[in-house]
Amino acid sequence: MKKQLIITIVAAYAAMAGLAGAQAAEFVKQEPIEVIVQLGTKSGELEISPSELKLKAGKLYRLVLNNPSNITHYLSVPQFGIAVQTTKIDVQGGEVYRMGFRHARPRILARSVANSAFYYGVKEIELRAGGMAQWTFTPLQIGSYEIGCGVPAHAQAGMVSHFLVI
Ligand SMILES: [Cu+2]
Repeated sequence: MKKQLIITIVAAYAAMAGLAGAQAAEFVKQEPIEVIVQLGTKSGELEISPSELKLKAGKLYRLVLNNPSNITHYLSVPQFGIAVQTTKIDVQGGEVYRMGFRHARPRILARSVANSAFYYGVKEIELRAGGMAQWTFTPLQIGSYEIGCGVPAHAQAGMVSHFLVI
């Protein structure tokens, strides 16, 4: 009887693993929807454009981030970063930070380029002057997420955006 239960549990796990594999394949099959997000402007305005972005849960997106200003900005996404499944991040001129478990300070996830892997808990993407990044992810959790520049004074000056996952 006990043995049968174990076999049943193993079968259930196998079925779940198969399902997860099928879902992953679905993500790969989708063509990412590209959205351009700009941090700062050439003339130095402290803003994130667009100031509101609607995203559909379950769709694959690629945010094309750029910073045309001459100072460093950060796309800070502590809540949003754990509400999505990240499949790829490429950064040119910056670094990616993730939430450090049991650490208040973020840890560096990767220098320059991080790709072809699963990342959980992206916290911040640094974009130095003229920097660019591509962040590919699937929103999983419906909600409204405030996105801001990681420089507190910049966020207070209006460098914020809202991402709505519907
Ligand atoms: Cu900034």
